[in-house]
Amino acid sequence: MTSYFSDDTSLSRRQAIASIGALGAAAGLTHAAAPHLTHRALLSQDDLGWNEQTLEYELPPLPYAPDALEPYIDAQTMTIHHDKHHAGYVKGLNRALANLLQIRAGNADAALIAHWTNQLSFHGSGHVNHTLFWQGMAPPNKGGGGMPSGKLAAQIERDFGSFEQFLAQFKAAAASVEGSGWGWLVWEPIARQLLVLQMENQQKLMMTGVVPILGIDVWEHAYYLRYQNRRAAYVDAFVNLINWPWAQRRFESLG
Ligand code: MN3
Repeated sequence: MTSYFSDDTSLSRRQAIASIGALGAAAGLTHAAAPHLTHRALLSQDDLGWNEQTLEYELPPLPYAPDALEPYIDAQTMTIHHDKHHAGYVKGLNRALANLLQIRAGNADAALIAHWTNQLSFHGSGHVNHTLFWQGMAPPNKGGGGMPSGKLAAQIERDFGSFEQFLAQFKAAAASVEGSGWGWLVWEPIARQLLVLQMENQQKLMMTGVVPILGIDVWEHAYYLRYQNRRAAYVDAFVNLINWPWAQRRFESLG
């Protein structure tokens, strides 16, 4: 198995889960077999806080202290963003899953399938997006900022002309999202090229099948306390926090 962008501890755990899953599948236990099917190119179950006992997601902790990204992103913004906003997406995702389960069990109004499906997409994407966002940043003195190297740097040069041209396109795309949303560097696996995409809300405008490599949250809750309406200044500041070594590992794991 590949590493799924996690540390060795969770890899071992996942390998153990995969073994259990294989046994479960042999025994016809379809639900027990499912956990090892985590998207290899996205995030692990541990990254996303999936609890196999409760069948719910749990909010993962920030991978650093709330003030670790100062002065570019302030501690209060980080605390509210993680503890309130990200927590809200996890809660909304679990609620959508639970309600759809109740509908399938015949205990709730099937006319609400559209509503809960919409909620599942919005909150589920919100949970994944924020998990990627935290991991995609690092304190400036601990890996944040600078430039990519290795295969990712080479691919960026091939697909955007240069790192500077990529950065200009990424920043412009992020700064110009209509309303709330995200800017993403993604891998499009058919033509095998990197693309920059905008995302509205937590899921709209994304292209089916691409793998997110690196994203910036441009909802106002991500920057308004320090930057007010100056989204472009926040996007400029984010560049000093990009965890390129992490993005490189993600990219190289795609094979
Ligand atoms: Mn957010």
